[in-house]
Amino acid sequence: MKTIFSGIQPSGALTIGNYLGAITQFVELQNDYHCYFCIVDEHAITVPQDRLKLRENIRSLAAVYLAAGIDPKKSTLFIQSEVSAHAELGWMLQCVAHIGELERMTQFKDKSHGKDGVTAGLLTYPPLMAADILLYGTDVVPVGDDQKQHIELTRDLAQRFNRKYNDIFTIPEHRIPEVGARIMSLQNPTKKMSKSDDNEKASIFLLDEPKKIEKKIKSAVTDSEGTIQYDAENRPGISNLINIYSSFSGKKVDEIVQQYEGKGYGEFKQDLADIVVQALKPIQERYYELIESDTLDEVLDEGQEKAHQQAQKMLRKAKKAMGLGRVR
Ligand code: ATP
Ligand code: LTN
Repeated sequence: MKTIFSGIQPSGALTIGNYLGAITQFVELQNDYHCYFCIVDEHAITVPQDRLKLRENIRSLAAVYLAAGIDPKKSTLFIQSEVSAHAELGWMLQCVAHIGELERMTQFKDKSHGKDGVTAGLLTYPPLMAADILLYGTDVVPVGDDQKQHIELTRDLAQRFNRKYNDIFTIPEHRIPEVGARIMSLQNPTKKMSKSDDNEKASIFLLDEPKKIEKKIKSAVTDSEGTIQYDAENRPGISNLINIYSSFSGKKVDEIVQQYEGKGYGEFKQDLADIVVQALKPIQERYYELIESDTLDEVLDEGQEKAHQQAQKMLRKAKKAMGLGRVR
């Protein structure tokens, strides 16, 4: 069986972008692959985090993974900082990466632009991500569209390491979902929906209450044309809503456009709100059961142990290849 690895940052409550772009793929893939799903808390601290809030977000993300359908019997679910091999290989890969290629990463440019006190970790984020992936001999990395560039860099780093030291790393491929790869902000549909957006109305969170979801969808930015038609370039607002509709209902974009011919935004938005609320209801119910239970710690303990065992094997090979430590 081939191996899958993916990670989500515990940097805030998850949005439907995270759910559609990442988690729904994970749930499907766990039947056919050997899967590792990680809560990448060491990536989250590349930007300022409140200590207590971070811990809460880590726990909450673990519960969301399980509530959304990650099955610990099929997949290994664990916290990055609890498996020290990630930070170790991350450092080694920082010594393989070039500053220039890190500075070219779009995510770095976006998150550092115009900011004071940008951390070195924000720049060296991709070698840590490469370490996450390469430690497990990963073949496929399911991610949203925005992470493609980081996977390409991971491939470059793995190839460079293999050439320079020893051929130990599998070269991974990315996997982008056909629908839901890029859910946009409800307030600025040219920007991706993000869990750390300052404007609360821009994102629908997985744990938002029905009334709130309805309100956010009703106030989503569209245009003055008033028709339900798909044109991502010229009509990004309504196209984004059609995408969300399609992802949650399983209906094709064309089908939706046909269904709403001659109808207006009001009716479309009300139906969309109902669909989203219904789809999130069972996830929310399971979440609130899990967050109170001991199951969460049991799953994370087991995940830590399994991931640690596997990661150590690759870390040992990488240290040997680079000549670190002693011959043993
Ligand atoms: P942040 O805003 O804190 O940078 P984020 O919301 O972009 O976070 P990540 O933790 O960086 O979320 O991403 C987790 C996964 O969700 C990744 O695979 C990413 O590609 C995917 N993802 C994030 N936002 C979207 C989106 N708007 N549409 C589709 N997929 C997304
Ligand atoms: N950079 C990713 C999170 C992430 C990740 C990973 C994704 C960290 N390590 C390994 C896939 C594989 C993000 O910001 N979404």
